[in-house]
Amino acid sequence: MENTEKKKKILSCIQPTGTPTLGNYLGALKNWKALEDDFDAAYAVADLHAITVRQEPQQFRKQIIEAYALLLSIGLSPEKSIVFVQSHVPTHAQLAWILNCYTQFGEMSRMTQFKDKSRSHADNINVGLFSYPVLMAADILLYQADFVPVGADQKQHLEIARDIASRFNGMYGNVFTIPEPYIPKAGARIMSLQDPAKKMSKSDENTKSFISMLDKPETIMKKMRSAVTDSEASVRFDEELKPGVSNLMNIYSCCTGLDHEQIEKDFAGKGYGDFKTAVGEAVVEELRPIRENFEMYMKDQAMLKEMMTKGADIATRISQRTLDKTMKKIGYVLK
Ligand code: ATP
Ligand code: LTN
Repeated sequence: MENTEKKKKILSCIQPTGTPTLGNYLGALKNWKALEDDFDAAYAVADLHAITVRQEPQQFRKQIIEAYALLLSIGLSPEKSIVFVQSHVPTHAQLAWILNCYTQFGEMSRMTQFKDKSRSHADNINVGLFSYPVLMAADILLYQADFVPVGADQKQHLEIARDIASRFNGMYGNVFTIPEPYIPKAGARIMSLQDPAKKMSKSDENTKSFISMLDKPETIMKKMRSAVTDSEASVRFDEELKPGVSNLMNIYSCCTGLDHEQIEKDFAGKGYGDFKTAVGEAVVEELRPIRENFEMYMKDQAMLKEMMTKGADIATRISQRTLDKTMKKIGYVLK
């Protein structure tokens, strides 16, 4: 029997600010693939967000194409989901402007990502960096997303999107679906391999702190071996006292499906050397098919361009409906 029940909608994006890391994969991308069958999904490369920090033009162009190819490489299917590049769909910037005028300066000032990034990019604290969450709200609300699969670091931005949507609905009637975060239980916050107090980030200057999704097996094993642990030499989960080992346990658990208890049992009496080798090998196997797919997609740039265009056309058609509805409510004269 045909399933006539309407599927719920999800939307998520990733910035093309460097090769995505194992943190991006376990916290977000892996989930995107898993949700594709049960939801109407839209996934985008958030290249408008990316220029809130300076990008070198040639490198930026390459990163946008690579990020798109990587989305296909994790197995997202353009037949099932809409996969597109944000800047190809003009409604995002248009709705973002409108929502800027429905967002208070005070509420934006509390955003921790803004505070962190203005510290790390002190020479370029631009207005885009400040209103970044408003553009993110526009991304989400345009597609009437019910859920937004992201890592834990994006929770605050999701709350702002919900606040903006509720406020707008309160003034004009039901225009936007109120989105909910969809944060995985395991993998929501993968930490830096060199400083487990910080999240693993692709823009970290210390390349030993992250595993890139396209790192070669030798590189992954090397980075794993140099991961910071502690002097106790026992594989035990304790995020406060043993943040380095606990982070490796989380990674291992996401890649193998084993829970912490089982991992502790399997490595009882063994040293960190054995454990790091096992984690490294599990990561290598998890990422191997993705890297192979990526190499294949990157060989056919014409096909990538064609897929981008198709994705953008569908995204434009869907999001235009929400933009029109929003503008009509405000009193704009539609052409
Ligand atoms: P940057 O490091 O350039 O600030 P980022 O990696 O934090 O970028 P995005 O590329 O926009 O940011 O993140 C894409 C997705 O990956 C988001 O859903 C985010 O929550 C998730 N994510 C990012 N870092 C981690 C992490 N260390 N652990 C789990 N999920 C993460
Ligand atoms: N800010 C997000 C990236 C992003 C996003 C979105 C995520 C931009 N627009 C819409 C979910 C929904 C981040 O992960 N750093």
